[in-house]
Amino acid sequence: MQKGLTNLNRYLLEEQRKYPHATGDFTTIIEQIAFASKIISREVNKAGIVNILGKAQSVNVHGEDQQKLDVYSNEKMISAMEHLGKLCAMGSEECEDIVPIPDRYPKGKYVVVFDPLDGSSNIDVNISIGTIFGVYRAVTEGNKGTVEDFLQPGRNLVAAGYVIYGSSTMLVYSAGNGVSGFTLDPSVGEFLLSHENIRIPEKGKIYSFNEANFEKWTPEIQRYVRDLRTKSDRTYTGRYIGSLVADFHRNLLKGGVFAYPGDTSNPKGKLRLLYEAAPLAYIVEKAGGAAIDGINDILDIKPEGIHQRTPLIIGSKHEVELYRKYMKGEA
Ligand code: P6P
Repeated sequence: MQKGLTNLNRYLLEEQRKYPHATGDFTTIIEQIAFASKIISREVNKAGIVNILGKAQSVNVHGEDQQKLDVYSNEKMISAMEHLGKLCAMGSEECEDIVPIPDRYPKGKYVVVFDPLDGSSNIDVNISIGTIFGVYRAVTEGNKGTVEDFLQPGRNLVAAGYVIYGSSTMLVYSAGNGVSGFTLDPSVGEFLLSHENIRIPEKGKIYSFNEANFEKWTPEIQRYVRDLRTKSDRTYTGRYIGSLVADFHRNLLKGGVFAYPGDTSNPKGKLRLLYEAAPLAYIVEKAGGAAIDGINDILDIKPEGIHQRTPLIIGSKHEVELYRKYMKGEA
């Protein structure tokens, strides 16, 4: 497909035509997520000018200070989708409970999960941050979504993606047929196809761990990181931004492994299964990579709660599968 001249809407319609029974519901959802991300991008890019930096005097369900842009982004994602008539509920990392569709709007057969602005602690130091999203078909009867609709393994995702607000704003998504990236041209307000059929290198040369946690890791994790440095057939470099979407996006394009493992004080790690790990695991597998919690594929894990955390090791298949071997005592 022609790069630059293919905008997201055209791409979505041409993808939709490949599925004769497609209703277009899903296309509409992705278009609206793209719309919300343009609004968020505008605010992120002027955050330094307009006084929307700093804390919103509120905290999210995890007791983390909510930055004003967190709150703003969450509101934009919800308002962009709630009226569509395509969803029966939404789940947001910033909301304690599932977000119902107001009675005044028609309901649909999908649920969308999202982290509206991940890495928000980096907002006021101008480091790339991102929105992460996933789309599931509802599994419960009736048109009011229930928690059960969200407690699905990532294997059930029908689409997932992220938007990175960095040197440019890019939307990367997959609906199962490869992974494609669209770069926002702010002069026309369009996401233009820039990265068709993204494939992650089978082996990488980047590892992304927060090594300040080294002493809290289990001996197996410590040995894995040490061996990457000293016993590999290649020279690795460490790259860790502390913004999941930015670390993930770089490794997706260049190859490498990102890990936020559990540790002795927090076996489940920090990242959320539903809003962060599962959507990115869907993307990385569609791009030829892998994502595990150390032992299990992330996409095979059925959440027990909508804010469940999980260790996340994600990226090039070689480095992720090697990690799994270390955890199983096979390497
Ligand atoms: P740490 C940002 O706060 C975030 O949720 C992810 O975007 C990022 O990967 C991780 O936390 C960084 O955590 O403990 O290394 O600062």
